[in-house]
Amino acid sequence: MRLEGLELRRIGLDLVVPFRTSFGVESSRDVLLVRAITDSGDGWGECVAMSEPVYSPEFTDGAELVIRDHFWPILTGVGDVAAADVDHLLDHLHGHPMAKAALEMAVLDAELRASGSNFHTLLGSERDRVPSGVSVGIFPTIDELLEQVQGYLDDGYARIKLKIEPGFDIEPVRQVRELIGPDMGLQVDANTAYDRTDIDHLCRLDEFDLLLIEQPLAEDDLLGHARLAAASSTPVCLDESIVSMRTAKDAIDLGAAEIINIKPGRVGGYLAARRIHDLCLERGIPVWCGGMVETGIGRAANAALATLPGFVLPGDISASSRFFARDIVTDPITVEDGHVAVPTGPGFGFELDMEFLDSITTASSQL
Ligand code: SMG
Ligand code: MG
Repeated sequence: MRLEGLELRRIGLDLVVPFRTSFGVESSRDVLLVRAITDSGDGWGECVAMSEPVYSPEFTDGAELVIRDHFWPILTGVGDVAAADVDHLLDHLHGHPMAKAALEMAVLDAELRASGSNFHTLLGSERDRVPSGVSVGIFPTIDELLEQVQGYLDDGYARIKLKIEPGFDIEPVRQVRELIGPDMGLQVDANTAYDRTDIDHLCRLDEFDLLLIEQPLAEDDLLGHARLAAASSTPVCLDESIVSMRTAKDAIDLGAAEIINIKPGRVGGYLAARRIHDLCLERGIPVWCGGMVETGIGRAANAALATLPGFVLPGDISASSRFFARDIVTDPITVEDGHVAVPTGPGFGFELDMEFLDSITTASSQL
């Protein structure tokens, strides 16, 4: 397939409720979309970088720049390009996994559409729906948190994830556990807000029978996570720390990752995500699919990825309406009976609502 051009498009989407984590508040999403223009048709990818480098070092402006000035000149210079080649071609350029993932996704979407296939089929998995979990932000009061959680219970989600930070952890978790009862899956995510001196404190969460505690310590603190895993009965799950196959292997060998959150953007693409899934399956490490407040493009792809057999825990694949009043796809993800349906259309399975997409486009350039 010949890559003839690239469109870099920025869109702005307001969130229905502000989403607060230990690193800040998001009220709207500034998303970079990549359109691969090929001799066999177009494909789209979504870059999951946020506007500020608060979750990881990447940010939207940086992703756009590195694609335009560093990735594109390489890809245009090689003649025919297959999606499976993209990560090797860009491998000598350090970092920027979210930007690489968006580009690979656009090429893969074009490739799959051109051949009349889709990502779900490429993965070879049989499931046609996956369980849906919801990630709930930090609120000024526990009462407000409980009200939100009750709403998500009413929506039928299969599990609840609570964002925590120092000062908003034990008590909110206790009250949410009381509200949802002992059988509902509950987990927490600290986005690196604690350090090794907090290990005893974090062990106090053990009494709430959590599915896991996600990334409590710094992303480069594998040893600290291993110490917490040894001290705590709650399984330790890594998110930010897992940026490659090597970090995944090391974290497993060190006992720092009892569970892994797989996010394609964080590891450089959907193909790398599948390889890390395969490693975890072989090593007996349960995985689940994380979320980056994606639009219907990324969510469709995540739902397909989560059909792989190692994804044994519900992912952060909530309904489009959990974040957005209107999505950029014609068939946004909904939750029914605690599950989302895996899209069956070509490519990554979404169709864009071009009229709405154009109306929320804030900038666009074509290479
Ligand atoms: O996409 O449903 C979603 C959000 C899931 O909590 C979520 N993501 O660390 O796992 C995580 C966060 C990262 C993004 S927070 C803006
Ligand atoms: Mg996380």
